[in-house]
Amino acid sequence: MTNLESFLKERAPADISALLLTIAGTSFLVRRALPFTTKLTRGVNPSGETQAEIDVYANEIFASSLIATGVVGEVASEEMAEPRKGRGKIHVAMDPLDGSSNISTNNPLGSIFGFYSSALPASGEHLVASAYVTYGPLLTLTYTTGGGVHTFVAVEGREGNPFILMEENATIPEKPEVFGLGGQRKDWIEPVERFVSSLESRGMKLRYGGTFVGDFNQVLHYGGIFGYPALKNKPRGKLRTLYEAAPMALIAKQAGGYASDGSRDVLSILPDALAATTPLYLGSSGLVREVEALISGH
Ligand code: FDP
Repeated sequence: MTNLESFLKERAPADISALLLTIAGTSFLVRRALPFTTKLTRGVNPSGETQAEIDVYANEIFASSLIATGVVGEVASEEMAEPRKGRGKIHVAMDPLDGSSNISTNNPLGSIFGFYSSALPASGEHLVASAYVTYGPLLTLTYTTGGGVHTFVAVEGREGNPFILMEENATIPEKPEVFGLGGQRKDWIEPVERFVSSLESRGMKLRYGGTFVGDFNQVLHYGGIFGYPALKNKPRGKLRTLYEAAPMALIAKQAGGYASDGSRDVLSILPDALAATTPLYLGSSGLVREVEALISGH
């Protein structure tokens, strides 16, 4: 069985390896804390969302463990107004706990990390690696450093290096099977509504769980499209470019897919603020290009 440490040794730079191993180790602690930290706090994050105890805990433990590696220049987080500074060169943007509305219902949760080579906010063209964790039936770490997408699964009780290789070089299947779009149908911009009607008539299955990480993970394995679209009253969508959209766009691209905001590659967007949002359509290249053409009219 190949473990994460030995796999990274041959394939990833030392600084990124240190960060991925730290995230893997810390995700265990987040997973263990989950049953005891399900309540809401009185605080709100910079996007105005009420924070849950586990949001605050995951933010603190990931931020401090990443800074402690010594290779991080700053950690910016969906849960903090200001980045936390370190002395290294990698700029980390994270959503420490993705899918907070799933906490109380015991549905899947995730964590998302983008590793940028320049100060934040930066466009996804400066991403050198990205990763996501799933807290579902399995605790997994999926990452790319630009050489394909690889997933490791935590084996409880295994001493030393509990994350073992589950899937190497994941690719989004050619034939798309599932789709999931956030927001309410009545609020979708018209081209998105038309696109989804067309997916339904093709027999594709609706799969929407309310966690970006979990919903993307289905698209990665079944093929299809996930989106949080431009809404009539919220043209910039809901998902944050720096913390969520761009890191996952890199993973989609490395798995043979594509991510668009409706008119351009999500990786090319330079957010005008740390918490700036973007409409997002990502998954199988053909489908994403199709919705992009409908929205941008070419
Ligand atoms: P949540 O607000 O629960 O944290 O990150 C934002 C996010 O979850 C995504 O994980 C998810 O895809 C989306 O928002 C869900 O939004 P809706 O509740 O509007 O469906």
